[in-house]
Amino acid sequence: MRNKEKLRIDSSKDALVIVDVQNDFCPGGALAVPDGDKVIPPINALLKRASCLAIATRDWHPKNHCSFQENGGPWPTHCVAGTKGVEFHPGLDLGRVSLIVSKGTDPEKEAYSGFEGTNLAVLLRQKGIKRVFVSGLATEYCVKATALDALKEGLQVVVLEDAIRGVGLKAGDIEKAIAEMKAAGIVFTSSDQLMANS
Ligand code: VGL
Ligand code: ZN
Repeated sequence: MRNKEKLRIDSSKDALVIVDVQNDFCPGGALAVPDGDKVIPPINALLKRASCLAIATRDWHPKNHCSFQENGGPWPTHCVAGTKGVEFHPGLDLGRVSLIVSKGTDPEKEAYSGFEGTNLAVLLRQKGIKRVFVSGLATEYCVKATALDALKEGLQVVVLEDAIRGVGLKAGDIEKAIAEMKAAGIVFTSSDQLMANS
């Protein structure tokens, strides 16, 4: 069975990647993902019981970023450096997060993937990481882009289906993104299926 696999976490080779769990993507934020904050309890629970490397990405835009509607882009202004909205959600347990990767910092470039314009691939390689567990926001944008790029980097990729939420601008968008990821070879499982013993 490809789905709902029980997987044993190997702290020497596995990393948890937490994508964009920031105020602006949670209820009340500038680009709120429905139930975006619901990813926090499973992520925190995993952080607590697993000792693998934990990395958080964050959308970190300058005020003049090209993705903003006021600059001709598709999105409301969000995750502007220095604002409350760009901060990680206060409920996220950052104590176990040892690396923070900022993306989308170039005003001229959109960067949905945590690998785009960052040193994330190099970091993971240096640390001997072979597999990533991907969680966070939003399923059909930054989670998908990050997961697919991880695959391109030669990593095994497991998306934690209970620890992601999508925007769902159009009906079917989220399901389509999940199908695309599965077709590419990404495994989906629930965070409680991960066994942490090392
Ligand atoms: C994202 C839209 C714009 C995301 C970031 O984190 O999924 N979505 N910027
Ligand atoms: Zn953005």
